[in-house]
Amino acid sequence: MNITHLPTISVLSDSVTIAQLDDVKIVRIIHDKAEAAISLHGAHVLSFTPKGQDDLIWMSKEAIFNPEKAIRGGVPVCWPWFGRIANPAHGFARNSTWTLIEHRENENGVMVVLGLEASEETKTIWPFEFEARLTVEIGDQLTITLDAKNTDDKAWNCSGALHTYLNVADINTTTITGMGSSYIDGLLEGKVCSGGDTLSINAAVDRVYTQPENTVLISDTQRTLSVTNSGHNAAVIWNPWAEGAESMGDMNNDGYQTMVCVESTYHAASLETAKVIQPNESFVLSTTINA
Ligand code: TA6
Repeated sequence: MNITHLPTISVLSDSVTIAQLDDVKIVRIIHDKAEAAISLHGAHVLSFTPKGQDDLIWMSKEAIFNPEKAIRGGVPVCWPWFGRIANPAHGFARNSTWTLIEHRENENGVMVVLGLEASEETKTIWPFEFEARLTVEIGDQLTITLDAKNTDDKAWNCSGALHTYLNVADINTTTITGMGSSYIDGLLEGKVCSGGDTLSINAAVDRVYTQPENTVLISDTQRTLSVTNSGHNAAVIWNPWAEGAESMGDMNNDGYQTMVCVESTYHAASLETAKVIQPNESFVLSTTINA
């Protein structure tokens, strides 16, 4: 995604500016090691381009950058739940406006911290106090860490995902390893299935792999991307294929050919069975992506 031409609103440091992208404000990072963009709407990483590489992150050509809508592409922050176990789908974090808390930089890269706290609005959806921080480290690699602290006086349950859309040269010649073999198939009403160690995609895929290795590798004809997760209990792999792409108003019809989602996920079948976080404890989920 080209971020250099976007109009600057304010200059925060040598490497960090705030810029305008349609109806959302973004934190734009231009550093010797990499360029990146993070939307304050959703704390959503939109782009990560290490020096000498093409963008590792896929963004829909028809993505809508508007506070009313989740962004199609990038790294949606799905929290306090992943999936459709409650409303809205994938939680409210990706549709909330986050605040820039901190930014730091040195010769190795830039760190940006965004924050979101409980408000009257979040409490109408999920009636708990919390303090969430999304730390994005941009350098030779990209690390995204969600830390959601329970600031309530009672325990709450949550799940979540860092729903990364990766760029691939051609999905038809891409192979994925490290996701394990056991999965819950979202296209077969949640049937538990077993597959091989290597996944090639030539139709729609929507799977929750429940015994992944910490690192998943995605190889196309041009490069291998590595996704290393922690705090997860699953790796979700998703590609909507042609019909799925056509049915989404914010995805270009051929978009499925150059993307695959590989998601650092804490999966739960319901909010009641999701991870219990006691007062003063945190739910922490992270993903590191490099080429
Ligand atoms: O992570 C896979 C998934 O849950 C799929 O089921 C698919 O619907 C996708 O996320 C996108 O969800 P969204 O709500 O962004 O359209």
